[in-house]
Amino acid sequence: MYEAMVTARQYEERLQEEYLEGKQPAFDISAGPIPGELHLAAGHEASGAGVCQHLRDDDTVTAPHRPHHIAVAKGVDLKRMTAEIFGRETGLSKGKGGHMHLFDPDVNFACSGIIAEGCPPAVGAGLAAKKRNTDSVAVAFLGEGAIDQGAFLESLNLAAVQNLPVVFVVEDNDWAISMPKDRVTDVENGARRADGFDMPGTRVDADDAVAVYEAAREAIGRARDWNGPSLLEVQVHRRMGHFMGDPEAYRSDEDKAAAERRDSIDRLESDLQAHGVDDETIEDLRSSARERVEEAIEWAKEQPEPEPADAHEDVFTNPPSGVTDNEPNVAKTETGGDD
Ligand SMILES: Cc1ncc(C[n+]2csc(CCOP(=O)(O)OP(=O)(O)O)c2C)c(N)n1
Ligand SMILES: [Mg+2]
Repeated sequence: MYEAMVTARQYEERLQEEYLEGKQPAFDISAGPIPGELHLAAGHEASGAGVCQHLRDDDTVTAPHRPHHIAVAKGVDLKRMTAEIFGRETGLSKGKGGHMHLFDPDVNFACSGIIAEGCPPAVGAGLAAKKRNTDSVAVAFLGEGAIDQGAFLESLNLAAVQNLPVVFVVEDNDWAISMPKDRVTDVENGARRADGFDMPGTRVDADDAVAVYEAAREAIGRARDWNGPSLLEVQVHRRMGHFMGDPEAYRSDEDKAAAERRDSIDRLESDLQAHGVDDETIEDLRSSARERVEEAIEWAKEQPEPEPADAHEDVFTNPPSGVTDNEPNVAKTETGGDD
């Protein structure tokens, strides 16, 4: 877990440097090697690491717009992920998805910039596991800002009524962009949403990777044994702005300082030291993470840009037979309508 967490943190520190290149002095979001938005997950690492420790490559994970710590913990190829973030031809989606739309079929990982979007596909993966009679599971990660979305609530219901092997993991960082949780959500403890669907709901209150690991072991074990879905909420902290360039004028200094104080990596490091892991081992893990990150960034920077002529490739699936280039690509009903 420590390895995954420090890799994710160091990875994001390097992305942050690369992202700022060319965007100054006036912040130009489209300039530099990483054009567009960048949502960093520093402070969320305990949730990705604690949960994904229990997962295999054939288990599915869907993540939200703040995906890097989860992708690293799930084992997404770091080089191809970096090339994707840099918009390069050899990226996971040939540079067309960017940092919010990472897809790695080798480890069944996907993420999306649409809030709660990952929930229905995770239920679909759970349904596929049921139909295929395998023991793989699906995990949908989402932010606390998404727990009032219809897609989330409908997914909880379908997973419960069909007894599907799905675990929903809410990362509660207290903020949805500039909106504090208590202004928009009726429950302080989001795990209580589970009550309405008669499934277990657990909240891990501290930024504690070991506590997440234990709660996730229970939830994922339950799903794998065909005992149904569960909901897990994890308290995390957003150490950065909502996205790079966010001046965070809405946030108090005290709130930011609290996020710094409650760092899950420091906490796990102290736990490891208390259990006799020596400083040299910790430094070795940190330096091998740094090397892996540097290698991925250097490799990605050398990769070719996509050809402009390929912009329309791989965007839509091939049209079904009978639909020609001149016809709109719409679903046909048996009566011939196009609704
Ligand atoms: C359906 C939908 N509505 C609104 C947005 C705009 N939006 C992007 S991030 C965000 C807040 C997300 O907050 P949360 O789910 O708590 O995740 P966090 O950013 O805190 O990790 C919103 C509203 C969106 N992407 N998708
Ligand atoms: Mg949030």
